[in-house]
Amino acid sequence: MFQHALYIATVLSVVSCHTIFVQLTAEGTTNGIGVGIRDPNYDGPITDVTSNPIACNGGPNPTTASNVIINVKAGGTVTAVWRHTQTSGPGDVVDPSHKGPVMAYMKKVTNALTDPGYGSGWFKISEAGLTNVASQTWATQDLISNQGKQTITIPSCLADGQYLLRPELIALHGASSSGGAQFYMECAQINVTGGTGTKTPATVSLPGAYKASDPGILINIYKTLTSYTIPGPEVFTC
Ligand SMILES: *[C@@H]1O[C@H](CO)[C@@H](O)[C@H](O)[C@H]1NC(C)=O
Ligand SMILES: [Cu+2]
Repeated sequence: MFQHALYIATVLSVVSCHTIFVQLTAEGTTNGIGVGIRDPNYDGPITDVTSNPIACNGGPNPTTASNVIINVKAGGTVTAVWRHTQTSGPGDVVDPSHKGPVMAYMKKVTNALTDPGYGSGWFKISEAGLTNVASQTWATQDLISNQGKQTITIPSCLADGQYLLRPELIALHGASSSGGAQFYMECAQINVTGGTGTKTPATVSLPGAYKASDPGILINIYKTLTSYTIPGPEVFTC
């Protein structure tokens, strides 16, 4: 009986975690769940930073293609909406134990519907990590407070054209052992217009930009931290 209760408790704690980027708001329109986004059928993490699914998910969580490309204005903001599952409400973003950074990357592509995502061409456009050192508050906690809405500014100096937009959340609750950090990401298919095209971002590869031993990926978050090094490249700015 006791074992049975323990089993149920374990299952429940597994069920309550994980998260998915389910919706993108752009130009005042909140697109439907999974519209323009390659959403997986399962909300579990990617944990192997050297595997292709670190770019646009897939692998253990097969993704469903969308035939929609979402129009986005350079210099404008979009909102990525995170939920525990595709059907969760704003009060169920991700388990509060899932503390860590929240970021966004982009990659210029010829065809946003067919580009697999993994490989070179990625640049980071936003990041937040340990957002309040005094209270040890993480960007994921801010995201939960904001009902899962991640506001992302599309750089004004980008060239027009099709891109993949990759919001990402890293959960560090198990990150004190190698391979224990949980990476959550999905790729949205976007079409940028109104960009000046005056600056070309330096890019990195995914996989490639992260190492399992990076200080922001292999880390014990259960001791008081004085700082946190967000993984990946510097944020591209115009
Ligand atoms: C991107 O936007 C431009 C400007 O509105 C439009 O001409 C083009 O067809 C769009 N491309 C896609 C793939 O939606
Ligand atoms: Cu989880």
